[in-house]
Amino acid sequence: MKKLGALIFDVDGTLAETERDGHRVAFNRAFAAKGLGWMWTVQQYGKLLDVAGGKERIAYYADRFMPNFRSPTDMNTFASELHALKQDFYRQLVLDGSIGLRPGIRRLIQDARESGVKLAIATTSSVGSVMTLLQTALDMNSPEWFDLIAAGDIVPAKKPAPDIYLHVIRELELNPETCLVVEDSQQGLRSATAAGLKTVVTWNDYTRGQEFRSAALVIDGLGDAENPFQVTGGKARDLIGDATFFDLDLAQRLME
Ligand code: XBP
Ligand code: MG
Repeated sequence: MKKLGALIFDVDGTLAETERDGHRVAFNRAFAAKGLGWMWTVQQYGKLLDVAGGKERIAYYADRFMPNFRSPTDMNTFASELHALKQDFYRQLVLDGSIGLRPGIRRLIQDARESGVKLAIATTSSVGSVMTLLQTALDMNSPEWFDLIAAGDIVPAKKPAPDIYLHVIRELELNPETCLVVEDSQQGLRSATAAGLKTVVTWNDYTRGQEFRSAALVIDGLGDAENPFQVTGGKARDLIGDATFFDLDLAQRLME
């Protein structure tokens, strides 16, 4: 059995439920500030999440759903400027305390630190958003707890391409067989799987029911002693034993 060497976390939907009440609201505020008359509903945003990355999502939406929209500049510049505005609104929402960590995240990260398990982030989101979330919801010093924060445009191809996970493995010189990824979505799972990494999926309202066949374990959240997780799938679910929540012992067992 390989010893668990690193936990690699996705951010949006995994560390925190950032999408519905964070990114989505921030996009809508940016649209309003620019007088665009666009508005992404909770349901519609769920479908738009198939497009990874905020800039890419804006460009896709304009192209697909706003046929009469004429961008004042070229689409890349327009999307980048609108996205920068959206980031300001997003960071403000996080700073206001609107977004908390998902249950069990703080515990798992603390346990990993105490056990010498490396920590890394692999996200499609931009680095500024991630830093603000970590500093506000986890700990002001928490960015330093991670050996690497790989975010946003650091790689050319976003999830579901494997690039961001391959980048983490390469930069930290990790043996992929000793790493475990925590993801919330099919896109993220595809990305990690394509990079050769074992993955635990902690699904949420936006990703519930997606296809997670390549996951080692599929659960509704990390859970904790008082709030047991619900196991809904995973190739390694037989290894759970009597665990009722996800911790480092279970992570280690998944390395078999
Ligand atoms: C989720 C995403 C991101 C966010 C928006 O990424 O698709 O695009 O919705 O973030 P992950 P930005 O789950 O990999 O963290 O606006 O900063 O791109
Ligand atoms: Mg995610």
